[in-house]
Amino acid sequence: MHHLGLTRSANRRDHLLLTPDTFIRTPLPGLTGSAIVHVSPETGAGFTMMTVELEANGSFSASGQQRFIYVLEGHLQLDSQPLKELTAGSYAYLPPGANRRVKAAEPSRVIVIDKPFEPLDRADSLALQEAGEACEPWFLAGKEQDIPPTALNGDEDLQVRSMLPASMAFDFACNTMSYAPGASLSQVEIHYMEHGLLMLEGGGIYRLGDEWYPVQAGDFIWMAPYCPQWFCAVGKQPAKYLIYKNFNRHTLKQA
Ligand code: UGY
Ligand code: MN
Repeated sequence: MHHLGLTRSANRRDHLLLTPDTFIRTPLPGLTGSAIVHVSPETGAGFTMMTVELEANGSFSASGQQRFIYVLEGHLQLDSQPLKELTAGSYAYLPPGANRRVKAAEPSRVIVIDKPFEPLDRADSLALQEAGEACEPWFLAGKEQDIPPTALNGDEDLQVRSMLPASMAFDFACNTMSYAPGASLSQVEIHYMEHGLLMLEGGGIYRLGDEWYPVQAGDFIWMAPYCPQWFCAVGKQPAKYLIYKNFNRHTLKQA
């Protein structure tokens, strides 16, 4: 019973807070397992973010869109040459059209982010080519734990690990942010990018719009463009989240 219908989950015009008690599991084509679709274009978001849950030998196929995956727990194998073994903290980026299947070697949970790719326009592509830089994103895989962290705005208590390269070829970013107990964002952020966020460890207070929410590991948050946002890690434990944002593109898309 849901304690007479009470939940910390909230659905507002410019944000969603979804706590595990309100998660709904669904089947999807190409998936042998189940998915919790945290956010999708139905809310106005420009991407889909879900947690996929697989039993041993469960699998999921490509979506046709570019895809980012991050393993929360378990052991998966990514169909590539050679086979990539993915365990907790492993991630992979699959460019648009990459037709790769992911299979579970043991019961696993994995974050899957799909986003329609926004190609650079001709002039920007040419400029990058002339500078010897890539103008199309490429396949990559790694371990979040191996990425050297950067102190956000010089704050050693707030460390960011960027899993995608700092290249204009990529039209989104996916980072982890680790807060020491008591650390906070140094400002209330209001920006054109939207966010999908999964709390990985610890907890704290998230300001979203004009409300302040207690949040903890397992919670999902969507922030629409320009949603006022601020976080502070509360308690004696560090807090950590995984955060998606659209990035590197002009908001007036050019054909
Ligand atoms: O990258 C970001 O915009 C990030 N600092 N936002 C957030 O943590 N809410
Ligand atoms: Mn932000």
